[in-house]
Amino acid sequence: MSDLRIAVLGVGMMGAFHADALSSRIRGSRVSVVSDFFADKAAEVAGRVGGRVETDPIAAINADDVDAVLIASPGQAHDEQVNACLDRGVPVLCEKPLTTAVASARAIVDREAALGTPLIQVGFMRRFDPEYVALKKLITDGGLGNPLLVHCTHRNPDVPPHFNSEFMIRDSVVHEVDVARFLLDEEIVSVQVIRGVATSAAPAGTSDPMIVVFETASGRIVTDEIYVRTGVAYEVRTEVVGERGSATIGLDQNLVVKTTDGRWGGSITPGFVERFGIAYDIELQRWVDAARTGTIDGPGAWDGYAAVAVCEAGVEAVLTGQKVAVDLGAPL
Ligand code: ISE
Repeated sequence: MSDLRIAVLGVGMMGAFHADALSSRIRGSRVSVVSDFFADKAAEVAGRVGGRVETDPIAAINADDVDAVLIASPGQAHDEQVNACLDRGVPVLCEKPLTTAVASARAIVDREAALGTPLIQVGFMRRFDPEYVALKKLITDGGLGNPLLVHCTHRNPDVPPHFNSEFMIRDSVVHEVDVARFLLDEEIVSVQVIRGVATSAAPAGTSDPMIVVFETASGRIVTDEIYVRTGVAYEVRTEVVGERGSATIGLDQNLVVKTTDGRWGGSITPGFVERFGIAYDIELQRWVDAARTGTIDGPGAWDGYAAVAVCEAGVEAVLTGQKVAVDLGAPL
């Protein structure tokens, strides 16, 4: 079977990382087309991976030399681009968010369902991280008994100034939304946000850190500390507390303990590419393998939609200080 020919839309940090992976580390794929608003970026990445540049992303989706599409463009472009993939019936891996509004995300879910084949995968890479996979298996196998609580810690060393409290929910907390749904296998029904004292590194009006509290359909509680200007390193930890025990992941599996200069210690991953590099590659390989047979293998349109809806409620919770209910509407 010949290689899957992929159009990569958007080659900022994430898109360029994926394009490199698809043209080197991933089996059975090549990047045939690259599209980006910035022509010089597109040309640079296309030159490196051996693809051609197509300025118009919709033309890229419809090109004869494209079998599947990877969307890593800014979130506002996703609605039109994902719908164009559905129009053409090609598999797509869309980085989060699926879209930037609840209604458009739901419309995509319904459209894909009417087509009858899952074509949309959403880039929640943590589901492919070996530690998250092991934690999920531990829960599913009953190793912790009934899971009662999930405690998440999500810290970034720094972020650009536009990361205000609302953006932190949409761009960072969105991962814990998906992790909670993945680990507990149920929907989130409400969100609450507690805003405390902010780090002096945060712009005026931005609450960083915040504590986000989710409640699931069966009444389980998930807490998430989101703190994106720690000045330290990339730290993502998750603890599940069950009736028969607890388990924690994210304790820096890359830890190499050094005993020098009369001290001991190790290193923490500096950013999400280092922490989740393996997860991204596993995600891409599974998606490519599935896309070559015309489908997907990972979180789908519904997962993308649920995340958009929970984050929307989260933003309302930030702005109002209230506990906000999430209503996903009719199940599929
Ligand atoms: C970023 O977009 C990601 O997806 C990272 O995983 C997350 O840690 C970061 O906070 C987001 O901004």
